[in-house]
Amino acid sequence: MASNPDITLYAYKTLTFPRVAIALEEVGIPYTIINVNVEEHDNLNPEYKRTVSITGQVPALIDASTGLKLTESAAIMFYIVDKYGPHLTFPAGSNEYYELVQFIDFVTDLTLMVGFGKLIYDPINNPDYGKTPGIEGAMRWRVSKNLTVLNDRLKEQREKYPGSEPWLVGGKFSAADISAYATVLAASGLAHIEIAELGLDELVGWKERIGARESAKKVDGLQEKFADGDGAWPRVFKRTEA
Ligand SMILES: N[C@@H](CCC(=O)N[C@@H](CS)C(=O)NCC(=O)O)C(=O)O
Repeated sequence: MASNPDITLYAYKTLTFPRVAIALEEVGIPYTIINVNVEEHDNLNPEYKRTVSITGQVPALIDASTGLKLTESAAIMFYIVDKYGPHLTFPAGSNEYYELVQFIDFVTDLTLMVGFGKLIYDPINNPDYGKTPGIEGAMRWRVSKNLTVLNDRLKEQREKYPGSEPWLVGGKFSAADISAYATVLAASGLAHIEIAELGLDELVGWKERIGARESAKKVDGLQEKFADGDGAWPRVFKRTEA
């Protein structure tokens, strides 16, 4: 391990939370969570932007042991695995390394589209709820197509690495799988797209395999701690009126 980590994760129960939290759990390093309640706009507190996140968004990470302040879930995940969990990535410069970058980039596009599902289907975010069939159709087409790409990749990897269950890159569970899992997990709740109904059987099996890992089960259980009340993570950046 490169150094003694001293990590604080600023987060909320959003689509991207599992991406960074599962990476932290998989590498097995201690970390502290601060609840930045975006529903109550804690992230708009100017101190949050000044001291934690350059974009004013969640998730964000500070590693006091290296002085790094980082935002954007894919960048945070890269940092965690590069620095503390090399078994979840591939040697820089190898073909597998660039394939990993390819899938993380691809999943970013998919995440954006899945996120559109929230804008379309959530009446709180969309006053025109139910009146946007064109956008809805485009979102559904694009999300379904990209989920199919992941399914096809897993089928291809099953042939390339016979005798073991398939992963997205290099025949092993890696950051590419963690990244994609967070988004595939959200496809049902946010975009109302069920991978089983699309017949994406490889993706269904892959999702179940990741969901059964201790890291994923633990992170699933952490989500409720973002609620207010007993057991909640601390909220140190409550919104202040300008
Ligand atoms: N591309 C960013 C997306 C981050 C993002 O959109 N965060 C949302 C919550 S899911 C947020 O902080 N929204 C509040 C805002 O933008 O003010 C990532 O992957 O971390």
